[in-house]
Amino acid sequence: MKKLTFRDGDKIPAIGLGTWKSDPGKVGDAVSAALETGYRHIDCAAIYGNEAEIGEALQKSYSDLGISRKDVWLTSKLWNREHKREDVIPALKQTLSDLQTDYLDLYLIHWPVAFRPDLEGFPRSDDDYLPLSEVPLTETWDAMLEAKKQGLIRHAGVSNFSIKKLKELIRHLGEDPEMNQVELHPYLQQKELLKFCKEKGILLTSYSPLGSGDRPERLKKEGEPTLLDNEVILSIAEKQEATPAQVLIQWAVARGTCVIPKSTNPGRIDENFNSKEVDLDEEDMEQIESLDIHFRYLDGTVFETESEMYRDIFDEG
Ligand code: NDP
Ligand code: 1BO
Repeated sequence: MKKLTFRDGDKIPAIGLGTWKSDPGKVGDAVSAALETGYRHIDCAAIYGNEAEIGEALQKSYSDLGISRKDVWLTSKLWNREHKREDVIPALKQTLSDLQTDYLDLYLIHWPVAFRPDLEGFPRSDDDYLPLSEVPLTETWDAMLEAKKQGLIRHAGVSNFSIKKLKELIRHLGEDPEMNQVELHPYLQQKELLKFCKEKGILLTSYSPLGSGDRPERLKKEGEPTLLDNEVILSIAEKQEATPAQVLIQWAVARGTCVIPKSTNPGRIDENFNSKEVDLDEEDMEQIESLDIHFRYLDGTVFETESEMYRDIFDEG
């Protein structure tokens, strides 16, 4: 399995298992199946509501497979309600307790969006948010670095950050983010962000690499393009004797990113992991490059309210 190297030399397996929308009752089996197949990278988040079941499955797999905590890369994410300095480490400690571990390999600020700390559920109006002027991303970032200093996390990073927002943290005193996890697939190739992150020594993880077909309906747009039945992807899959999902996953790896396809189906978990056997050639890469239409499956509008507070969170103007 290809690995990506952090600035300090630590290595993360390029393909990980995504766990958003992996339902309670299913996610534990998915994690166990993935570890049995050979995955050693699991992508989690507190807001996915399934970390306790993942923690149970990890414990069982360690003993069933004769592996230990240090053999598995665990990423999790700080939810939007816990951006205040004093809330970051308690939220992290809850994740550590749920995942039954005393450290994370990587902890990310999930979104550059802050909710009120006492909010239950999803915001409904401006009053449910805190503006970034009140809880600056630099404050949250400082607390992430404090968690790293305390040994609770090995690496600190962000998610859904634009170049502009990354620059705010890079200019800030202390350490720069080590990872940015963003939506990235042939319809949204993120070329500028990829170039910027490479120059700054920040790794990228590609989320929703298969088009996130199981997103809740309220996050979907009418007539949105699908990746898994795109003609170009289908023809490359046929040529490579691979599946469309394997082509999409291997494309992300070939571009030097981590990729975290989600599945709770054992056959597809296996299929996705085995994309490592696919070797895309220059012609395949060129054909896929022509598919970029700058289309986001998660366009951030879910965080928009009547005011300007969280409009254009990707800073695209
Ligand atoms: P994906 O693009 O990974 O797509 C998941 C969907 O594809 C599911 O319906 C799954 O079904 C299906 N699928 C999986 N494998 C195959 C296959 N081989 N052939 C056909 N269909 C397949 O979507 P996600 O949005 O879940 O993204 C992946 C992960 O990225 C998330 O789970 C999460 O960990 C992370 N993420 C992070 C975000 C962030 O804000 N940082 C935002 C979004 C995602 P089935 O399970 O039935 O196989
Ligand atoms: C709002 C969606 C979060 C998925 O990581």
